Amino acid sequence: MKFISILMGSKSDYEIMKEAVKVIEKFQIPYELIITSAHRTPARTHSYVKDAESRGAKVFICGAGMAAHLAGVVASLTTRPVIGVPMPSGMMDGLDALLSTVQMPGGMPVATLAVGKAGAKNAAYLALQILALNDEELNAKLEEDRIAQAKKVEMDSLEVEV
Ligand code: RP5
Repeated sequence: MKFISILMGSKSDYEIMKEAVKVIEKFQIPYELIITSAHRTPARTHSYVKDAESRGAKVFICGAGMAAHLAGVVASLTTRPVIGVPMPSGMMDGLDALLSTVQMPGGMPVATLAVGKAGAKNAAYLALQILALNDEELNAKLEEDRIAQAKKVEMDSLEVEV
């Protein structure tokens, strides 16, 4: 079972989307990753979403830039949660993709995160938190991760505080 499906519109998105991959691999959750475009490969996108669902996909993460329709198209094809990550490309360096990803018509949600690497990282965390609703072991790992994040802030502070 591949619980998380990561889609990106272009290979050029991978530099950003690998931030999501790193988090999911750290938590050892099975995932899939595919390059497929809402515009360049619409049929591949449609059939992939349906096939991924049958392989066990519980959450979809979609990274796209410019017109950034991928997350919206995926949301139209599934009732699984869809998380959108706008890429920092295009005329407005990602603001265009952010607005495109976030402005879905009512009844067709895309959980839209920040533009770029922080958005990709948080997309993975949000997907894991969704899975953890039914997985106590994963939830415990996420709680440990929060403690580790807090400790890191304290350690970082020790290095600079006066
Ligand atoms: C989008 O267009 C992709 O998600 C990418 O962010 C952007 C540019 O794609 P390339 O021209 O680099 O392939 O569909």
